[in-house]
Order: sequence, then structure tokens, then C-alpha cells
Amino acid sequence: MNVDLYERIWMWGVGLMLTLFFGSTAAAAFGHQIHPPSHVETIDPKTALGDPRFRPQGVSVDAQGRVHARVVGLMFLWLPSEMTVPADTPITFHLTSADVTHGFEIVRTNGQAMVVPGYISQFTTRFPHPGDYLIACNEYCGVGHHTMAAKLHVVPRGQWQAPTTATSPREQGHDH
Ligand SMILES: [Cu+2]
Repeated sequence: MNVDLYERIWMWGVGLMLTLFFGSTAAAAFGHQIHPPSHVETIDPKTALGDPRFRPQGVSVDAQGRVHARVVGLMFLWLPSEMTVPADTPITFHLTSADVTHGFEIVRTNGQAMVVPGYISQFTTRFPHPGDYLIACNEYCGVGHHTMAAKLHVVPRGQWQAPTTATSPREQGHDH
């Protein structure tokens, strides 16, 4: 088949661009674990603080040994205001808001998600470097917005102690 030279150049050019675009998306997803946070699970913001999916708030370990961090945002604080997680371990964050939209940002990491009332934002990330990280609110939420902050302590994996939470047998079946 005779394809004009210019047409052939364009076809190869388009092919190269598409490879580049899909390749960079794949590299971000599989190489750097950068995934868009999910917002599919719903929750009633009025009862978010007492919702079994957010009890206990803070860091917990599930039956499979995975580490979860459950955080509720409300004007003008993150609950809990302090968390300790192990370095180099996948941490799944579950976030929701009890009032307005907030922005959960673990400064200087790729941990970031919009926190929308009525929805549970979820993302999984790992922190290679131990240290103290600031969790800020990056979505203007009212007069006290600038004070809305929390602390994340990332400690070497060997030094981390899984929190022992007093979970009653009644609540154990509700862990998602
Ligand atoms: Cu805010």
C-alpha cells in the first residue's frame, strides 16, 4: 500500500505521542503509586463522627495486617490531630467531613485528597522517609481555615507499635 511520506510521518508521530501519554500514566500509577483518590462511598455528614466506619478514628490495623488511618475533618480541625504510622508501609487513608468541603494535604508527600461532606475519600500511599509531617487544610473552609492542621509522625517500621484499640466484639464485624 502506498502511503504518502507526510502521512507516514504524522502516523508515526501520533503513535509516538500516544505511547508517551499512556506510558507516563502507567509509570505514575505503577511506578510511583499515584492514584486518584476515590469518592464513591457515601456517608451521612451529620453522623460521620459516630459512624462505625470512622470508629476508632486514627490509625488501626485490620485482620489482614493492613494499616488504615481514619480522619474526620470539621471546622476547624482534623480528628485525630496527631497520628503515628510506620515508614515504607502502605497506609490507606479514609477521610470524610462533618460539615463543609476541606482539603486534606500531607505536606511534601503525594498524600492529598479533597474531603467532601457526604462522601468518603480514600487513597493509599507510603512514606519512605521517617519524620514529622504537617497535615494542612488546603481548601478554604471558613474563618479558622488557617488553623486547621494536624501532625503525622512517620517512624521507622521497626519502631512502630500497632495501636491497641479496645474494640468491642459488637463493633468488630463492621470494619470496612
Ligand atoms: Cu480549611
